[in-house]
Amino acid sequence: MSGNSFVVVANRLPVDLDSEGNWQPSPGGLVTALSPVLAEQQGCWVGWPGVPDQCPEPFHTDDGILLHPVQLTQQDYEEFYEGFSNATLWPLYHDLIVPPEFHRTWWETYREVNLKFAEAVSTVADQGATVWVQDYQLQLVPGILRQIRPDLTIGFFLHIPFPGAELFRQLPWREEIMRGLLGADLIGFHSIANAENFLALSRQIAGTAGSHIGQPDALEIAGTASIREVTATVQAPDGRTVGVAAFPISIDSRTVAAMAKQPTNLRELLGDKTLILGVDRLDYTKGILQRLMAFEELLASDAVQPQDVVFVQIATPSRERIEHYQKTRTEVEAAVGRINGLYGEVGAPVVHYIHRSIPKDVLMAYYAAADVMLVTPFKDGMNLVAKEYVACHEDDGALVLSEFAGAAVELTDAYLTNPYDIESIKRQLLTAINDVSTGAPEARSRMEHLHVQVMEHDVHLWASSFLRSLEAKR
Ligand code: ADQ
Repeated sequence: MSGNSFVVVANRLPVDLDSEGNWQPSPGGLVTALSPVLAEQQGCWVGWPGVPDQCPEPFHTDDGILLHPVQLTQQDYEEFYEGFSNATLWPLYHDLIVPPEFHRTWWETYREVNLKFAEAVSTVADQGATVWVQDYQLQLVPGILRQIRPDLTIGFFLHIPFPGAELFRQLPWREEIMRGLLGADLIGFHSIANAENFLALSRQIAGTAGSHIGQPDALEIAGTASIREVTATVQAPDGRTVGVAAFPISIDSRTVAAMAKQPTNLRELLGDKTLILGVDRLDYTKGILQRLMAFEELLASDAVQPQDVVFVQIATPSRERIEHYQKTRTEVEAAVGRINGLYGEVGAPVVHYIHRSIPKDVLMAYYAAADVMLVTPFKDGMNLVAKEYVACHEDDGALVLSEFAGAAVELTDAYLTNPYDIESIKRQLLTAINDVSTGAPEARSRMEHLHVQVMEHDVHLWASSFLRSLEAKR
């Protein structure tokens, strides 16, 4: 196959095969961000179709994106996807919210699957093409591609946090991962803090005796990282210079804002109450239980009255066979039941809980209707939900946002909270409820600032900044 001068490779395709063989949108922030970029570039997307042991023929989407499926076996699914990606790397990179598991068999499969993805890219990419590798599941792909296709220009973007050096160094395969990443021409992170973690780690590894990376070509750092600029470089083992920079990801702000203007009857359905909303993949990093507990304590202390508020929590199913995800779901569902049992009335629950994927236009209607958005992750690379909510509100509503979400770096006018401190969530939630229900000018001014920030810094800016910096490395 040829005609592919721009190729994105990600673990998942933007659509998943369901059990009846139909394509459905696949969940998560990476797909939300990259779909408009690929459509704009008419590029090729290499990825897994979401079910093991199936490999449909490549095809074009209605948006003109060429989808090139990669087949994963059941063993790949269990050891590469559920195992090394989501039970080793995910918790390690999210600061050990749960303990990561280290298994040599999972690592072997991670290597094999990265090779599989790299080979698929190699078959579709034109001579001299630009390849953009996405996320923690594919950290070895840049290094493999560098060896088998030295003609390519290779970018890598990490969608989750990059941990501090002390945490990363726990990983038994830390050198291989570093070498894999350094196969890229440009490595992008969401924040300066993440880029600095990577640079600090590079410095440490470069100085380690016996390190393949450090000898004989020591890694060298020049400059400092700053938003949307390649100002730091690392010297890879083969002597190439690799750019390291921060590119805060965003959303298709205009499209989201336009969708939010569609008429909806949600307010009539939910009654004349302050509507509090949470929207997340059901993941232990997102702090869903903690926000429910904060809400429960506000009800228990009479700080808010059950007849005045309603909380809608949309929790998309995610990684459902992994133990810590099952535990989180059980705890969240127990809390929803307990709160409704204590404070709900027949026909008037205080918490509505939706555990399924919903169409984008319905999701936007929820954002538009919500008075207070609660986004309380313990750790999050960026968090697009916070930006989607802000795009839907020009000057009304309030965003309560964890200071440990990457989005907090830009969205400083949110009601910032520490999710580890339940009193902090309660305080900020109550302030936000009071501000929006009394029409406080401060709430209005906060939202105006947030809205401008998100409208002016959209996903197209993110992609074009990254790709411009990557092209400069040619
Ligand atoms: P995620 O952890 O998936 O993304 P997030 O950035 O919030 O988190 O993106 C979630 C996306 O899924 C949003 O676009 C949201 O609209 C959508 N979504 C959630 N629930 C849904 C539902 N029930 N139905 C339909 N759509 C739903 C990872 C990182 C983040 C980073 C992104 C992008 O963990 O930190 O922001 O990648 O880089």
